Amino acid sequence: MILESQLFQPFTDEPIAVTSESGEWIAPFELDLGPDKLRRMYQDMLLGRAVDERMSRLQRQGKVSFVAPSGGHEGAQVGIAHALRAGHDWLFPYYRDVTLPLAIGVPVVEFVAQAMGTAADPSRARQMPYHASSKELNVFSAASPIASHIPPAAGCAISMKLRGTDQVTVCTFGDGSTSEGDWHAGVNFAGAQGAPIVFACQNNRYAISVGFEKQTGSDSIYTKAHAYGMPGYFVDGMDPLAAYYVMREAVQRARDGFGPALVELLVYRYGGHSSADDDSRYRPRAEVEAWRKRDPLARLRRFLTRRGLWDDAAEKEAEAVVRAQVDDAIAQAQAAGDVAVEAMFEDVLAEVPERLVKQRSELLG
Ligand SMILES: Cc1ncc(C[n+]2csc(CCOP(=O)(O)OP(=O)(O)O)c2C)c(N)n1
Repeated sequence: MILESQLFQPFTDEPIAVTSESGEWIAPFELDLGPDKLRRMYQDMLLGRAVDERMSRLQRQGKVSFVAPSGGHEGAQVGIAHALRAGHDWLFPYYRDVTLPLAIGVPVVEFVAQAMGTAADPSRARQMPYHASSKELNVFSAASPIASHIPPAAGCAISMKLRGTDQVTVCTFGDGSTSEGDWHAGVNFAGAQGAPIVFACQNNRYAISVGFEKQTGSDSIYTKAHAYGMPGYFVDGMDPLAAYYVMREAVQRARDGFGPALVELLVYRYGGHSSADDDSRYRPRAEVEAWRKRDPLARLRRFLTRRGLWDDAAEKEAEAVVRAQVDDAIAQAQAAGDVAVEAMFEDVLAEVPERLVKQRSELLG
């Protein structure tokens, strides 16, 4: 099946890039994004990085109990975010998604309050930090057991197909998740049903300390798409515009009824796996530094600068805006105070059983 709008071949040996490291446009088609959209993507990445860095600092200060550093994933995530219709399509994210939920419109205060576990957290501190969600924006709550969200995401997409809506489901995860049984069950079912879903793997080549070579006998993730009857795209995830264009195409073909796709975005996480990890025990510093040189923010900034859409003054201004946004969100999240302890008895059961009613009154004295 060939789509009229098809720009990319699936199953390429080399990762797809549309800009060079120095920010030149290298795709064999015309850029069709306006200045506002291009600048927005860059600003979204600045915000994602700033939020992530501040949450790591708050973790060190004991104000956040856990973080899953996201630095290095921003290009892939901003591409995914801009490819879907925010608030219309469904998103099943994973814990390393920071730029992604923010870029589709999850308010900064909600993300920050979720990480801090204050009363401004819509999930009322019931989730691990870095598990953002938004009912209003169709963002499911991220799941800690890796790949456990793949079958529900496939089910969501099948449901949209049966209902005849044009909503697409996008589901993100890391390379390690693809070794789980749930991953294969969910991707297989989506393939068999022709479900409108895009599986987006942010492959940072590590699952905590387990390197990619120990994770799978394949030399890639995207090739697994063959077995499930869907196209597999291999993308340079440090190239934000490549992530965007490939995701846009995969989302469009799902929306047009051509079924699922698997997109592998090659990225790198600059930080440890989480705030409970010392990555210097398993990753050479030279490797981390080499990837930092391929930074997705710097790449998009060079692209914008070449086109006369960005300069030092714009950078300074954007940084100030982002800093104020994050400061404000943290202040608001803190001001909301702690979640009331009795909240643990609310929202889960339609009819609260007698024993819980009793426990609640015992607790509240
Ligand atoms: C079912 C299950 N097994 C093990 C874990 C512990 N665990 C948490 S994150 C993780 C690594 C996941 O790696 P990957 O999917 O590549 O994503 P990344 O964290 O690298 O972004 C593991 C093994 C878990 N959360 N769930």
